[in-house]
Amino acid sequence: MNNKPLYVTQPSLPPLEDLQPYLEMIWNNKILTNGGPLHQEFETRLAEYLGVEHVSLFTNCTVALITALQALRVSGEVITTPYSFVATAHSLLWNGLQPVFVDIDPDTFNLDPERIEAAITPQTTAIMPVHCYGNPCDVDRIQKIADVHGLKVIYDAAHAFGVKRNGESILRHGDLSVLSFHATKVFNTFEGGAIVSPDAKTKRRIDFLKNFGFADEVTVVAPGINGKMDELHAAIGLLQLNHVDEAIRKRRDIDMSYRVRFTGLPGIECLDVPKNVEWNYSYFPIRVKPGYRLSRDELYNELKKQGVFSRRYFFPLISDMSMYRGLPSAAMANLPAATMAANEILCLPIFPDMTEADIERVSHVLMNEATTVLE
Ligand code: T4K
Repeated sequence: MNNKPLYVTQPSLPPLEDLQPYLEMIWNNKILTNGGPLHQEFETRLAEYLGVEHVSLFTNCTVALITALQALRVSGEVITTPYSFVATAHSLLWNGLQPVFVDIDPDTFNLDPERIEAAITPQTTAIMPVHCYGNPCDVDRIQKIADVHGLKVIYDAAHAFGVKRNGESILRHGDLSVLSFHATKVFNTFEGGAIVSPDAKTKRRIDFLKNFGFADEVTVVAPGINGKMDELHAAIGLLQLNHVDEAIRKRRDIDMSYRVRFTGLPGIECLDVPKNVEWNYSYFPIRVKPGYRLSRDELYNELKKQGVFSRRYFFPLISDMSMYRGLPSAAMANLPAATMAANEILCLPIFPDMTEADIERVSHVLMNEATTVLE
């Protein structure tokens, strides 16, 4: 029995020797940060890869989300999802904004467009949806609602690197989209993130904001932050771009392998692969239903006992955390689908270097626990 820990993810890394020329370049020209040549090259190549016009690199997605809200001068209340990583809502609090939680669609795990309008008040100025697990939000309906009510839309696209719908980047929707390049993501620069803007003017404002608000050497146009990606992280990003397609292909194979194994397994449901979508297979969430012998948490603990570290993304709901639970929209009765997802979903390990034996090891625990009930 292999007892080596098997984590929910393991970062992909480019070959170490490929980094050497970039290190020499940085060491020779001594430009370490503040929009150096590698930063510029990475922005250009990333925009090409993603099929978008304007990219602004950041130190991480959280600072990028905070800056995106600043760039659009969002105020008052923002409609968002409780079923996300806590950074989504934290970016609102860091801007003095009030999150208004709206329930999710139980099939896509994304904000339910049906429920958005009822949550709009005179104070609402924006919607911040999340493309959860890289599954595209209903961008058309969300945009329609935003247009009718004059709201901004900022997509938390932390999970949506490379995702396309009908052949077009999902990042082209809304007023801004914000990516994460954290170590645990499909595409990583160790830490990192980016904002995708629709036009050069917005990108310019964002670029000022991530550099303390400097518009030129002596002019500060806003209370900006330091959100700049440095040259070393940009170099990693450039190298990762050479391998990301292969990484996504490997993830797709693992995804398929799991699905084949779990077909017909009572009480275990895999998520539907979204239609007309080039997906990135960033996560492998399963629903653990009452028909399974163990509860979701019992399965989580059983896997852990056997060295498999799955994750309950996203439990607890953001709306259940102490700094949010007092909000009227955080009431459990307002969020039945999100509550159910938080109690049923388990994300199994998925990463490009995962072997057949690793997949078998995870599946074995699930199958074994399922068959015990039949004996
Ligand atoms: N919006 C959404 C929707 C997000 O999901 C996130 C982040 C953000 C915004 C904010 O993005 P950033 O500001 O981080 O760019 C992780 C990540 O820290 C977080 O980035 C991510 N979402 C969230 C879903 O997951 P944890 O607490 O699960 O990380 P951790 O350290 O427990 O890592 C999980 C497993 O991965 C470990 O058990 C082992 C493995 N691992 C991890 C790291 C960091 C490695 O093998 N190597 C590593 O370097 O939060």
